[in-house]
Amino acid sequence: MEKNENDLTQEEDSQVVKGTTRRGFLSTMGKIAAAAGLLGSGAGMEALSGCAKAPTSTASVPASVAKALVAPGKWDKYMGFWSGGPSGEVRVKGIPSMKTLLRIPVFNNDTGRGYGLTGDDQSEKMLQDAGGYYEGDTHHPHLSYTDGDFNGKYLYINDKSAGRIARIRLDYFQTDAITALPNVSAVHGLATQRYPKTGYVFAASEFEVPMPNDGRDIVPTGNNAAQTKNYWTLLSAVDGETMAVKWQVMVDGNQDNMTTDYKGLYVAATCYNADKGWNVPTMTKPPVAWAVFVNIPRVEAAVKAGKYKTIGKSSVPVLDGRHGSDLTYYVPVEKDPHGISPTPDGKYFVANGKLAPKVTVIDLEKVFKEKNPKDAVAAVLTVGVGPLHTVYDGRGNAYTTLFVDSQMVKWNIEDAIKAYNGDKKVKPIIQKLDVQYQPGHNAATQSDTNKPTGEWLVSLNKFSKDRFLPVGPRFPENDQLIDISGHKMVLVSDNPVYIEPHQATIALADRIKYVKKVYDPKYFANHVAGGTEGVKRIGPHRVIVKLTGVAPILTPVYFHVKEGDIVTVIYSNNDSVENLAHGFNMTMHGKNINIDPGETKEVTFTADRAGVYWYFCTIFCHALHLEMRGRMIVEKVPGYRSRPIKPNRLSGKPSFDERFKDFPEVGKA
Ligand code: CUK
Ligand code: CUA
Repeated sequence: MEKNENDLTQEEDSQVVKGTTRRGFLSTMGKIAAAAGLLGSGAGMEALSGCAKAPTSTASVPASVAKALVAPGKWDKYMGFWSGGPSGEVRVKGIPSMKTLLRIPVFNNDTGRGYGLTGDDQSEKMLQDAGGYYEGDTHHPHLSYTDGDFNGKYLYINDKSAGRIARIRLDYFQTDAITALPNVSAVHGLATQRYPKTGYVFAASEFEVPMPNDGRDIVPTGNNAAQTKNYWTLLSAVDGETMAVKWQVMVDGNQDNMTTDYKGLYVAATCYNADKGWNVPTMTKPPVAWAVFVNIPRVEAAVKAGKYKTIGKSSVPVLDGRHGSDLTYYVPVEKDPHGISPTPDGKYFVANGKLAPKVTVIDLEKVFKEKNPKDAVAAVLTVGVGPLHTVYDGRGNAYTTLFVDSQMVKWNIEDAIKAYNGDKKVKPIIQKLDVQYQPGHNAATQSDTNKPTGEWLVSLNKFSKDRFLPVGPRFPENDQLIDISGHKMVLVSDNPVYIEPHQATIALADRIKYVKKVYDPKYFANHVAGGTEGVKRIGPHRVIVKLTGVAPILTPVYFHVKEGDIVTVIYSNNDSVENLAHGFNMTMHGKNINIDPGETKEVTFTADRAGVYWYFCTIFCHALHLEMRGRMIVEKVPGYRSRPIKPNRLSGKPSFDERFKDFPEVGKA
């Protein structure tokens, strides 16, 4: 009988950890990639075989595990902000418990929070104004800074899909602004200015497109470089307070991830497509790409001096930062660098080679100074196969994810520089720890600041494979918590997570210091005071309903409208008790919102079918929560073509998913 991949004996299971069975499978994937020329030269293969011998630390670790326990009623020391990949949202977690505290809708539609297309008018309008898309791909969450440390005001997040960036305010933990960037495709990298403050929010567009992308420069496709010759990407700078785009810099190649320094001088983006290729072979051909540094003071001076153009209908200044410009500096990095991040001492940027098994340490004292940008490289260190992202503990050590090797590698920065300069005695690599599996980003406590605490590290793994109960073909992904307070990394916990734990940033909880518990009603111009509720017709087909909720009383408990009326409900939650939210769901009209204490929200829908429709509270607010409901009475209008009732509801027949038509019954396969 053939052996099922999931049926491991205990002995085999321990071999997985040692890297001989399941890990071998993942390494094979890496070898296939290497054979396809994706991992560079023999160095990649060397590191691949090295992986099987890597030490493991998943043995008994009760002390660290106990340290990570957060007892009932106790709070976590750290707050982490996770992007949600194609879920389009942001998540808030407690560290080290790894418990999810909140999900914040950003680019998506969220019926739980009553946000977006089926939610309140304000969030729907915000998404409409930013393009009218109700999905997004969130990659890189970054907090706002003052003097190199988190100031607790905002979190910014990109949407790769529609080229947008959003801001979440960290008093109410709500998305409050979305900016659609002009003339870009696929905003991938996002970075916030760290000094003196945020300041700028930077965004790197990844996909090269004609400028403007309005049908020009479309040459016949084929096997030649001419087709992408006039495609470009832009590095955008947005004002973190006004969320307006201030300027954009056109660069060569494409852009992947980006970061900022601790002096407010530079923003840098990695490039994985130096030749502007259009398929895998042409994108991965150049043996060396780069990190492009943008000199912020020089760009500001050039904007002031009017040395820019605009593109298409956009009025945003665009500066030329392609090779030869004094606004930019291209530091070569093997092979297709991916993540880039500043060391907490402010001295270096570390760029991760992705298709080269190496990290490159760039000396920030030397950028824009060395005539040959090659000379700004302080060290190149071979770390293992598929290095993607690096974080820090503040004690001189770096932690890099190895996607193909499925490992976290701990290395010392100054030792890497010594070894690069010929010191044969130092051993920069301290430890390699197996993670399960294929880590993308990692995040360490306060690592994104000049005050890292070096306590906890999280590996955000794309695969979980055998770590959790099977739940169908779509496995959970896996955030693994690692104790980095000692010399050796120690794996502490596995945490299944919903699509997709893309990147995280972790702050000391006391940095997030403006958190509010109730809204102040005076900030809502449309606040409905108790006693002023009612229905008002403001046009032939336009009705405003003012409504209040004070648990468990909803006022009014009925209102009349006419078929075809466009109805806006303005709902004020006049409970000022903390944690006392109400929901408002208009049955059979596709709208659901929720209203936090002190908050006012609006929701608009068309009353397009005569009848009685109850509206009800969806948040469990009171012992009489179920009784917190009322009626919208829609009067028949002769001649009005009301919304038809779907045939399934008339016939009582179920609706089936056509995909499963020819599948055997469950259990009979
Ligand atoms: S980055 Cu977005 S896909 Cu965050 Cu590692 Cu590669
Ligand atoms: Cu109000 Cu439930």
